[in-house]
Amino acid sequence: MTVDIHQPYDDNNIFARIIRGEIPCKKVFENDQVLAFHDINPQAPVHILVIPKGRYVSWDDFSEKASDTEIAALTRAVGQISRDPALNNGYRLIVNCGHDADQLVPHLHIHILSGKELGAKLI
Ligand code: IU
Repeated sequence: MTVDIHQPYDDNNIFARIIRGEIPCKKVFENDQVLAFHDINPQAPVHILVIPKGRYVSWDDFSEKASDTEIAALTRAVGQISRDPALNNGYRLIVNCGHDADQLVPHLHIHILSGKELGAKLI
């Protein structure tokens, strides 16, 4: 089911459970604000999800309610992960927000895709 951008945060969503360590993940980065792990169903040779540890349903929610510190931490984490030599040839960032974007997990996540020529852009 897709995410309604106005829905309240669900503490039992899959990424909340990954943050709490109840479900394992293939971790690539972690600090006190951010966690990043390999997508379970990769759409490219490199497919990483970067998530804030705070309780944010979507980009909509995060950009409105997150502190400047949280926003900076997420941005810096994406930058740090993207500077890995495996991404030297370029990468694509995607954030799906809400129903029309087919967001499926109701916890904000930034997709990092890389490792091959990704082909046509949507926009
Ligand atoms: P979306 O932007 O909400 O549509 O993307 C959700 C992503 O979360 C998708 O690429 C899934 O493969 C990924 N994912 C995951 O990595 N681990 C999980 O347990 C589940 C989904 I459920």
